[in-house]
Amino acid sequence: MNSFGSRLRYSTFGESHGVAIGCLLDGVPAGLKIDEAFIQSELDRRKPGKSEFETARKEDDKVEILSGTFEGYSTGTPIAMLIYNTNQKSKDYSNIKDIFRPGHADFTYFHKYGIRDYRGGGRSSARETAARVAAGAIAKLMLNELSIEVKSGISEVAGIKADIFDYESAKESIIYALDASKESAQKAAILKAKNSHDSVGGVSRIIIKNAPIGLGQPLYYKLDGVLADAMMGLNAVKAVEIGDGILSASIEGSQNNDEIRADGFKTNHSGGVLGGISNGEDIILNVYFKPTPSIFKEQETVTTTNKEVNFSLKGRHDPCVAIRGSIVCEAMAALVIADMLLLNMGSTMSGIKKYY
Ligand code: FMN
Repeated sequence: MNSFGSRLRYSTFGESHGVAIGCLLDGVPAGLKIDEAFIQSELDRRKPGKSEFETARKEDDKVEILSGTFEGYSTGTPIAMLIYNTNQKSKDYSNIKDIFRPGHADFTYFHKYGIRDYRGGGRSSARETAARVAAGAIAKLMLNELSIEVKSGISEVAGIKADIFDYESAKESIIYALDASKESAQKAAILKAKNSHDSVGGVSRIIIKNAPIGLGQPLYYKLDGVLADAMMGLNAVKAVEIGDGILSASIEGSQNNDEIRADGFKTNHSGGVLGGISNGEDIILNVYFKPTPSIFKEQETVTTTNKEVNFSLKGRHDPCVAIRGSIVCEAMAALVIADMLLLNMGSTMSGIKKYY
């Protein structure tokens, strides 16, 4: 299954070492100004090879819009976007042609489909996430028109946690660090892992500002449920928290409840969602990424014929996938919120009458 969303629905295609990747975004209302420079700038934030904290694979990730726009505006028809792969080095993968990388999707893809696209992991590679960022950029353009903002940053690397969440300083940081006072320790942890041929995990924190009350379609398309689905479906994500998340299970109701005053909620432990519906507060998520599975230390594994082997990987990999992953989380969050906005328009008879 390669599609996501309901009223705003996108599908992606392409493999890591194929000709191109891309997406088809359906449901964008006509008349949205399509700022191509903005879409490209979002892709540039995710693209690999920008620093020593990322994979050395250098991709321009230049996006081409093939359909769905006319004279700079959306036409209400499907928007197709294409990004060519230009920097594949399939030779890097020839030594793992028949070998399953521990922690990667090689093992399960092979056993499920019986075909092994060993070049960069094929469709299982996070190369596909560039297409999500292109679709998410269009969702962001929709949200901008309603003053809804989606921002992200890195709150944790290798267990080194941010104490403050400054989304403006995160924009200036090469690792999108939310807490400038923790940035150098977080960078050092990434480089230490990289230099010892290993990798580290991290946490991305997402904030959605100015979302109206009422987003989310209970019971089976709740806002928190769909956001969690969007994030968990992303490569290497192992947990998602909404608001205080895991902490909520170990505190008392009086500590967890957000008391309500005439001018709004006094606190925001809920992360802006109650009963699967946005409550007008900031929507907050923490997305937990595991360490990159492709590491260069010698490891034990088996071949496609189940022969036990020791191997050392070659190639180019992110030492901490949470960094670039954070930008993809933003895109996914924007797509979910835009979808929920469109769905919510049919929630009440009075709303429908207002439109017609
Ligand atoms: N895994 C690698 O082995 N090497 C990489 O360079 C790499 N880069 C990634 C970049 C991003 C932005 C993201 C989100 C993930 C990346 N991953 C990378 C993670 C793998 O794609 C992922 O762990 C793998 O497909 C197994 O899936 P799972 O971890 O979700 O179970």
